[in-house]
Amino acid sequence: MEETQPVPRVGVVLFVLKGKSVLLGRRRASIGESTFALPGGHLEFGESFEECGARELMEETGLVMGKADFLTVTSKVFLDKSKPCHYVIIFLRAVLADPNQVPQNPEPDKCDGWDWYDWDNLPQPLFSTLDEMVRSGFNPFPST
Ligand code: 8DG
Ligand code: MG
Ligand code: MG
Repeated sequence: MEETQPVPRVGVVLFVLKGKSVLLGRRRASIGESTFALPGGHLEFGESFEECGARELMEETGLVMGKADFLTVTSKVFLDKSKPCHYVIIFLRAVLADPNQVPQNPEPDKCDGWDWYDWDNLPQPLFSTLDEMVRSGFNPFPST
């Protein structure tokens, strides 16, 4: 039987912002194990980016997404795995529908828990793609 060629996958990842803080969780996953990462996951068939972002946020944190805007897109190959992966990631900036909602941790096998972190004092280590964005001077906050 022919080997199936690996194909790029699409992900939607959210910068959920509150004041000067961003929502991060420490990953329990083969890619980026133990690093602080943004909520997000794989785009499902027929979903808009916003629908995917809202669904992943609910699945991973129990939070209800409010308004979301497109920020940027990246394309990255992860070779540090038994099976190489290629992800095209759509990054959205989002706020919560109700800013007083408290994040839960419904997927404890995938994440240690979620919290708000000051953008000027981010925890370490950051997930590789997020780390690269921060180092390049990327800022997810709306310019005022
Ligand atoms: P799903 O089964 O819920 O659909 O997917 P998931 O388990 O939530 O996927 P994920 O690993 O959280 O996200 C998919 C890929 O997106 C991840 O393997 C690599 C890529 N990715 C980045 N940066 C970030 C980030 O900051 N956070 C998350 N969650 N994924 C990221 O390149
Ligand atoms: Mg997910
Ligand atoms: Mg995820």
